[in-house]
Amino acid sequence: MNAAVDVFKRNDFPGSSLDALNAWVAEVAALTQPDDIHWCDGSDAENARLTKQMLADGTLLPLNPETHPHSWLHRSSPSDVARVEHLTFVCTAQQEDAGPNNHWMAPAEAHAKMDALFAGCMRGRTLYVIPYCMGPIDSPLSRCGVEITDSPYVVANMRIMTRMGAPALARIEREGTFVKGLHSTGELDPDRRFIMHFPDELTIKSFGSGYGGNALLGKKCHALRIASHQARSEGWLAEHMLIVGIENPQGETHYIAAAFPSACGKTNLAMLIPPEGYRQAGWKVWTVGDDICWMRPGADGRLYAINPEAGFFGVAPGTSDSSNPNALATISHHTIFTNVAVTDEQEPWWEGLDSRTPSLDWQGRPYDAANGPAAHPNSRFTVSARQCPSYSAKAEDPQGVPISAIVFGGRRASLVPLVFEARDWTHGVLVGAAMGSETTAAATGAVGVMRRDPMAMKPFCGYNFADYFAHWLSFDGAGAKLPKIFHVNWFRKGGDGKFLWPGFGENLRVLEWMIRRVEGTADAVDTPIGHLPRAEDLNLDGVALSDEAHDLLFGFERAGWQAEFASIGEYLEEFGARTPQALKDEQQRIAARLAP
Ligand code: SAT
Ligand code: MN
Repeated sequence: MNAAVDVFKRNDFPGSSLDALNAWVAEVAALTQPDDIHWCDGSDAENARLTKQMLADGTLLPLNPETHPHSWLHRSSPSDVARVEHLTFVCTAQQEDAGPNNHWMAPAEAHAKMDALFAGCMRGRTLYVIPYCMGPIDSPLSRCGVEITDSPYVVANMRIMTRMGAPALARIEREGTFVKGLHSTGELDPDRRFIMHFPDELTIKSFGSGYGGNALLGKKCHALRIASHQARSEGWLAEHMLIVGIENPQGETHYIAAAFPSACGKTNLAMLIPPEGYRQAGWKVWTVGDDICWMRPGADGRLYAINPEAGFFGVAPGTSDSSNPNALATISHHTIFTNVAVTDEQEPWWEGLDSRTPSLDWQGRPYDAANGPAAHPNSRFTVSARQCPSYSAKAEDPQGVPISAIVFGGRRASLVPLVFEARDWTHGVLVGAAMGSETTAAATGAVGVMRRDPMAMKPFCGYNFADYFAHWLSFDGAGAKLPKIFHVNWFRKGGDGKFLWPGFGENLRVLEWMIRRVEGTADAVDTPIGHLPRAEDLNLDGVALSDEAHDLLFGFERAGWQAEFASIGEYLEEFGARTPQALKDEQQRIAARLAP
């Protein structure tokens, strides 16, 4: 059919701000040559039709309708299973503005490269136009975008992960601005795969992958890389953080925003179930978001946060009735599973779920332990946040939630204690900037290698980290009532290589200490790296910790921290003259205090 006909169907708002959108869709259609164009309205009928079509062509496979109603399995191409940081670029006019933390390409060169890949790539396919809103439709903190894709799987996922369809289109028409994301799965050829960002043009071009953050452009590409750039110029923060509300027995709720690298338990922390004693005492946990947090100062000087997403794209392996019962309840229906295994009964299965043996692995082969894990380590579930039993009504509040504490954390087998508190905002920014973590399966590449991952934003900051640190520091102005900043490490290991801290629900004990620090009712010991609790400052009733665990989780190892601070100093030097002096001064102040 003639693509232009459908494009101009939307042109029923002459002179409206949809002109720019219509023009862009027409331009993309002329380049990519789709057989058909479909404007997504986000309706149930549209979703039902697309699902039927994907079940018919094998893009989706049915799961057991009794145990998992309205849930489907998708198997991605085996060479397309995670984000590809080495193929992800930030294209600013000056390379310095992208910084040493990003791969960079000149915008003209990047556009030429991408447009050559996109030329004719949608022949025989349908071009889907997906208007979406990141954040509650009526929130001043929300931002809209439009993704053009040739993947119905992407449409189905974006419908869950964002506020997609007619209401978003109406807001775009009102505002006239939106982030443009162009995506094609191409041939899923890793050699013809690039994820390009043009922050100055609010544009994303992604080719050759159908997976996760590479393809659901509202998520990492828009809500972090492009948004961090916008946030810098507009005075807010776009962060790789979960948002969780902790309600104490008096009925007061403190909201905590916490940054951890991908696949370090953000979803589990966001959906935490309090330990028995806490439950009996009346503690409750409310999930606002599990991955991304946009925050900005309110009139009272506090930081207010929204979750720009509407769903969870969570890591399946390790999710079980004991590690995250809320997640299991959430994904019991209306869920898309990607790259998990299946049992004889057509139920989705992954390592850590239960003791059954699956029948087919994530590639659809009969399960054979010799082939490795049955579910891909980065296999995922996509599900609406509204299905989560602990989903907070406040997550839909256009004003966002006030943040009492910011938490940074990584996977550190050694050195880093369970928790410490930064002395002030500047120290806290250094704690975030110096964050290190062992790599996980969420990105292609070696797993378990320690790297610096400032604020868990290494793969996601859309501009020079030095400027990003300066932006963080800038919030400490007159009238600001900033949250306290903490660092946690759930992943400390003992001499036997086993985790020393039980984690999961027990992490509430650490969050309680933080809240009491915020309220001024908990003690801590001052050390060069910050305020550390003694074991007795935490409620550890019912937790059995070995002497080794006590020493390592609550101890401060001067020699190890001296080496760590030397390494942090070298890391800051990598950003050269742009590194804020205040951050270098802070590093030096602490290094001096650490000196023997
Ligand atoms: O693939 S995603 O980037 O969406 C998930 C993650 O790595 O956090
Ligand atoms: Mn993430």
